[in-house]
This record gives sequence, structure tokens and C-alpha cells, in this order.
Amino acid sequence: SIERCKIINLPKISDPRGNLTFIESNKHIPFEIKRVYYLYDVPGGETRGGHAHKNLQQLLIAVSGSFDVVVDDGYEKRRYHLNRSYYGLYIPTMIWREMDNFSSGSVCLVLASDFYNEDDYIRDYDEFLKEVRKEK
Ligand code: T46
Repeated sequence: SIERCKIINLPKISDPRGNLTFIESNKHIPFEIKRVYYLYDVPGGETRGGHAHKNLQQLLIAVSGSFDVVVDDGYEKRRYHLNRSYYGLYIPTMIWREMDNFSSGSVCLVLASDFYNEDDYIRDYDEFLKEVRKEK
């Protein structure tokens, strides 16, 4: 269900010298981090995503600026606005995601449970719907 996607409130060490947030595998997030990537210099009005993952789990963080993520379990959709460096959106397996509304200069940091593998992607929405309905 769509409740499997959730905002994780990450530790924040507030400091007059500047704040600090940290994330530890299997502690603040329910997986081992095997890969880190980030999206940046996204032109205004651009959209990204438009796929689901069979096995990958991820945490998305707006480390700078803001953007929206629409998550969809094949039955329900939810739009999250990410705009804080200490909030992570956890996306489990078999969730369709689309990202838009990137503010200028925004950076989307992604922590992933596995290495890059194109075979793990479902990039066709009808195929995604077929797969989630099969699982029921
Ligand atoms: C996701 C959202 C949030 C790599 O070679 N290695 C990588 O680790 C990644 C993530 C991508 N790539 C290549 C594959 C494509 O040729 O980079 C190109 C762009 O990837 P894509 O079109 O999938 O980018 P997004 O922003 O639509 O999606 C990415 C992730 O792929 C995806 O897992 O959940 O960010």
C-alpha cells in the first residue's frame, strides 16, 4: 500500500556553526546503503523519474532547495513536497515515482539499497500496473 512510503525524520544536530544531519544504514533507514547519487542542475519545469523498481529501496532528500515526488502504488497516489535537509522520503519496492517542481539550485540526494541495474526498472506504466495487480 501507499503507506509503505513515508517521511523519515532524520537526526539533526543544530549548531550555531551550521546544522548537521547523518544517516546510518539499517538504523535511520531500513536498508544497507550500496549506492549514492544526486540530481542537480535540473532545469525549471523538468520532470524526472517515471518508473518503478522491482527490488530497489531508496531514500530521497532535498539537501538543497525543494522538489515534489509523486508516489503511486498502482491504486493510490501521494504528492510529497521535500524542502528540508533533515527529511527523507523512503520509497520501498514496486512504487511508481515521478519528480517535478524542482526549485532552482535544488539538489536531490538519493541513498539506494543496491548498485545500478537497468533490469530492476519498470519503465512502462501499464506493465507496472500488471505487476502490482498480479501481486495481490
Ligand atoms: C530513481 C530516481 C529518483 C546510472 O548509470 N547510474 C545510476 O546510478 C543512475 C541512478 C542512473 N544511471 C544512468 C541511467 C540513465 O542513462 O543515468 C541516466 C539517467 O537515469 P534516469 O533516467 O533513470 O534518471 P531519473 O532521475 O529519472 O531516475 C533516477 C533513478 O534512476 C531512479 O532509480 O528512483 O532517480
